[in-house]
Amino acid sequence: MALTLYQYDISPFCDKVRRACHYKRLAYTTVEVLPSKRGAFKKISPTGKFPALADGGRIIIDSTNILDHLEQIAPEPSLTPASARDAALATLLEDWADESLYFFDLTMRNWPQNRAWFVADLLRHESGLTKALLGKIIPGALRKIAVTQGLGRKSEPDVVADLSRLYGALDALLEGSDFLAGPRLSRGDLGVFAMVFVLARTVEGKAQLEARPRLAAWFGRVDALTAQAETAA
Ligand SMILES: N[C@@H](CCC(=O)N[C@@H](CS)C(=O)NCC(=O)O)C(=O)O
Repeated sequence: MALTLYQYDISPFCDKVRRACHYKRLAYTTVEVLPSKRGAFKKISPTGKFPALADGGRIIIDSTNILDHLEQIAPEPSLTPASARDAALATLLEDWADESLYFFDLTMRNWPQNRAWFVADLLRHESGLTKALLGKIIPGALRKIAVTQGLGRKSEPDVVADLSRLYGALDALLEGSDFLAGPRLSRGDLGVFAMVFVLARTVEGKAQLEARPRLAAWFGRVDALTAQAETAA
């Protein structure tokens, strides 16, 4: 079994998949997709989105479908809680992180005080002229997506207040529990972690996490269980 992950290194969805592989001790190789060359990968991901995972002749797109696949090929340790109620919560949390929390990252990382590192990181693998061109285009393109989605129409303080409410809810889920859905690490934790991780690279997301010691402790716990250096060969 040879797993190849087609990825953007900085994408939280790709991070979710990498961490699931580390947790399950699955070896994989990565192919970095350059933003300027993503057309060349149309056959791998017809939606144009990454991660995509190749397993032998099979290609799976979308991080949630990829986690389903990893659960099948490496059932232990499981990322699906044993109780049906906890499993349902894990499913909902993973989807909420992918489809809602992600847009806090997309919106906030494009704020002027956060933009420099993000654009530099995204274009790290690009060469000179392309890097300069894309560096000019990307902030506007991201802004368009954030405005269409809705968060991009709110003021910065209102977005931070929304994030604060949500982090408060996550913190409350950790009352009496080390993990968000059930007694062990689940894909709900992984999905949420991947977004909290990239949000912590914004000034405001970092402050919101640090203001909640219980949430910050959960963050460290999930990181320790899923980081490459700790778990993979
Ligand atoms: N639902 C997808 C979302 C993947 C996604 O949006 N990936 C972004 C990178 S963070 C992407 O490929 N964007 C390129 C595009 O939208 O064209 C998943 O869970 O894998």
